[in-house]
Amino acid sequence: MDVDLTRVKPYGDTMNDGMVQLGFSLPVPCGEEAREAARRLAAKMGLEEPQVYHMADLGEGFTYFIVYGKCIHTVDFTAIRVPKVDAPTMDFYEINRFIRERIGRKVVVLGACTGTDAHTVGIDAIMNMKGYKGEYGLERYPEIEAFNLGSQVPNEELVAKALELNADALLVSQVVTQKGVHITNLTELVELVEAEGMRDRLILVCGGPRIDHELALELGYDAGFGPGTLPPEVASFIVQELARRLEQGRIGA
Ligand code: B12
Repeated sequence: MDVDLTRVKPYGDTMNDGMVQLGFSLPVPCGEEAREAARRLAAKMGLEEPQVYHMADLGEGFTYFIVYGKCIHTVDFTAIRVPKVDAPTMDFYEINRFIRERIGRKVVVLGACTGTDAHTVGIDAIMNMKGYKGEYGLERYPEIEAFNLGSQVPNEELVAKALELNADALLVSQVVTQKGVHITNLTELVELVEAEGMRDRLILVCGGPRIDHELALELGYDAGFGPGTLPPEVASFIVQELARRLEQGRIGA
């Protein structure tokens, strides 16, 4: 099939027909005026021939719509570059072997859900002994000493613990993003680490459902992981980054 990747547009029935489906609610009572309002709004969004396929009364003056229409815009797929964590993922056995051969001592990893955030399921998925989606968490790795400090850990406490345990990596989970609290909190941690003079010897990794690698780099982290992350992806990054820093002499063995 001939696809022009410099001008990609949605596909429904036939190539380049632009068909999209949109779902939204409006604070108006369900009826023909509501249907027309949804149609006009979709047209303003740039959809040609918008059609309201489904409309449901949500009660108390709210209506839900599913609208079909033809998108007229295209994107140049060939021009898109998304920063990604640059470390091939190894499996449990390869990671432990890598640590023995390239690092020659146990790797100390500290994790926490910081600030006011109490959503521990994400950091537990990465660290817990029992693992996540069939992959062991870092606590299970014989060559990793993993400490999960749990929820609502103040940044100061995490940094103090990192000093005490001589940690190699900090894993920070941020799930709540209301009013940009994750940005404030993640930034504060980097500042504290820098103030302690630990930035070069500490690998900083953050994660959460609204975090990606690009945001992590912007905030001064070494890597960021989003939804669906598996423990070996994180462990692979940490050990390869640590080996690189050791080899460059940026940190002592
Ligand atoms: C369970 C849950 C709770 C539980 C948490 C229990 C616990 N021990 O964790 C309870 C009931 C306590 C709770 C409370 C609240 N919650 Co809540 N909660 C959820 C819920 C339903 C699921 C989150 C979850 O467990 N996901 C499963 C894990 C596995 O996914 P994950 O976190 O994305 O983790 C993966 C990746 O992101 C990544 N990852 C995550 N962290 C890290 C860290 C590192 C280092 C790395 C490498 C990777 C990584 O790897 C993980 C595995 O792949 C979500 C809605 C949803 N469906 O997502 C709302 C949700 C997160 N909660 C929300 C809110 C608002 C709250 C409250 C403020 C509600 C209130 N008004 O009280 C409170 C806040 C409490 C607090 N102080 O933090 C909002 C957040 C909105 C926002 N954008 O800020 C959500 C999205 C619900 C919503 N739609 O409004 N919540």
